[in-house]
This record gives sequence, C-alpha cells and structure tokens, in this order.
Amino acid sequence: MMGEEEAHGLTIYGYPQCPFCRRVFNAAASLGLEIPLRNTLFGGEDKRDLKEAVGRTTVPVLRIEQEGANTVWISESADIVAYLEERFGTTA
Ligand SMILES: N[C@@H](CCC(=O)N[C@@H](CS)C(=O)NCC(=O)O)C(=O)O
Repeated sequence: MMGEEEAHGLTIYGYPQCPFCRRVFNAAASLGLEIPLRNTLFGGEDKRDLKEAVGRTTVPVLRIEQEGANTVWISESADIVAYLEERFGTTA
C-alpha cells in the first residue's frame, strides 16, 4: 500500500455523494492511496478556497502541493484519474 508520505501534498475537493468524485476515490483506492478529502457539499471554507483557486466549485478537483513549486489544481475526474495512474500506477 502506498504510504501517506508518497501521497503527501495531495488533497481532493469534493464529496462522497458525487459520482464523478467517486471515480477519483475509486482510482485512489485501487492505487492504495489515502488522499484527504475536503468536503465542499455544505459550503464553508473549503468551498470558498476552491472557488478562489479555480474560479468555480465543480468537483472533483485535485490539489497538488509540492515543495518548491507552485500549487497545481486539476479539474475533471478523468484528468485526475489519469494523473494519479501516471504518477502512482505500475506498468506491471
Ligand atoms: N466533467 C466533470 C463533471 C463534474 C460534475 O458534474 N460534478 C458535479 C458533482 S457530481 C458538480 O460539481 N456540480 C456542481 C457544479 O458544476 O458546480 C468531471 O468529470 O469531473
């Protein structure tokens, strides 16, 4: 199982009831990743942060924080899954 350390810096904005978010949760689980969720369903600070960063509140969105680099936000479930598979998947 991929340790938290390797998934460090990743955060998913979304909510469990969102089917597009579930695609991302499932892909993360398949890859053994534990990525923290910021639940945007009920508004609040997380939804505000998302809106501020990407200009809209459609989810899922993956936030990627890397030391020494700008924070990157990826929208679209298919793009997020592709990113996770490319970064953490094996070709075995
Ligand atoms: N094409 C997008 C669709 C995402 C989408 O429709 N998300 C819904 C929730 S399941 C949503 O955020 N709707 C509210 C909005 O678009 O502001 C994807 O695959 O990520």
